[in-house]
Amino acid sequence: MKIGITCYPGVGGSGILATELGITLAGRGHEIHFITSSPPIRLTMDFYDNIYFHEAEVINYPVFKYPPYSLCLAVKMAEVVEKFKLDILHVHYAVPHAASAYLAKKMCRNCNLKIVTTLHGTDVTLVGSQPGYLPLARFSINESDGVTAVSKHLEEVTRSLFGITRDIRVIYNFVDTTKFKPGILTDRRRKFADDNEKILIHMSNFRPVKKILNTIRVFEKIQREIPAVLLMVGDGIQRYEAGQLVGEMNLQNRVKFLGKIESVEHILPIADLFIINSVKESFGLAVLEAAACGVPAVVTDIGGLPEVVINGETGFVTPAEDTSAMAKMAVEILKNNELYNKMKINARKRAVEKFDTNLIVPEYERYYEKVRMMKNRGI
Ligand code: GMT
Repeated sequence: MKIGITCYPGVGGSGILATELGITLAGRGHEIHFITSSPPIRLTMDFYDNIYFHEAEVINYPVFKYPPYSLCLAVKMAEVVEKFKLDILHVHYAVPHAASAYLAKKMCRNCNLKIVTTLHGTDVTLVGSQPGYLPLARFSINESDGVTAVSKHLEEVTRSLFGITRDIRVIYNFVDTTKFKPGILTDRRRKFADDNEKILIHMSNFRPVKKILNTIRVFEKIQREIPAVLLMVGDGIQRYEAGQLVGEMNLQNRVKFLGKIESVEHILPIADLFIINSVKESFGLAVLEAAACGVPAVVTDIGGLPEVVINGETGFVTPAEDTSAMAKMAVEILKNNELYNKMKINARKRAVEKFDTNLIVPEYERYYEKVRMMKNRGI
């Protein structure tokens, strides 16, 4: 198939997922066209001659207060669809990508395009549900030929927030378990911690929904009970506040901010426990990547996180905003070798058996085939 993929090209989970999907589909023989504002960060094209990148350049003009990204994107989409005769345009993150795709399809002449929209999270829960976006988000979701959501929870939230009754296919996020795998990286581990210390890790874009200050509060409680360090991977708006809290708690030697890391598969295996305190999280791709590396997690009981972490089996799910409850469960895992080893094995096993790339990507292929056979919506 000839498939166009649009996503936000930065370090966010939706962009990472879309990029890995495109690369895997190309490896399976499809022709892939990324149509994005800049090259997606995980896109390495060295080994494929069937991956193309088309930059959706945003054209500005002094009259515009805001450059119209969505419109320029729609024009580029239409151009690529027509020129390369795409079968599917798969857009990730509904706002505004699904609307741009709708416009692109309307603009195309003699094309037999189908649009698939994948909902990732805040495109529904935070952005799409705002009154200023809701009608457009609902319209473009309804007008897509196919719609997928990355968790059961996100599917349900989409239905209740938008009053949508159409079919939404849940296709879980995936991980390459040959790349993300356990490893004994003693030297790398020793760069961050002594042999008697546990390594906790958090990885995100440090946005307010991730509640990274709570992560630091949880860690502060844990390190009172057990020698430990916390690695904070990523960057974002709350980085400064987090640094301040670390200073106030006198944890400068225990909490290390590593910034954005592209190849996180090299750092995750050195961790003993992943920790995330989100108050909104449709899936939690980083939790899955950690699990694939044999790292159990303590997570909040929010969104799709309980679909990724099985409470008591691959980690613990604790009430959101309850830092004491999370710290208690983290200490329980870290102090109990038998429990820890069981969770480590289970986390990896579940990632391999339920979320591996080779299981999930064929689900997308089957879904594309189904959508291709459908009659066009409203055209
Ligand atoms: O929706 C967002 O906040 C952005 C998005 C991203 O680009 O990182 O994250 C969402 O998509 C990821 C990939 O499907 C999920 O793993 C994240 O849970 C989800 N984030 C939220 O729901 C907050």
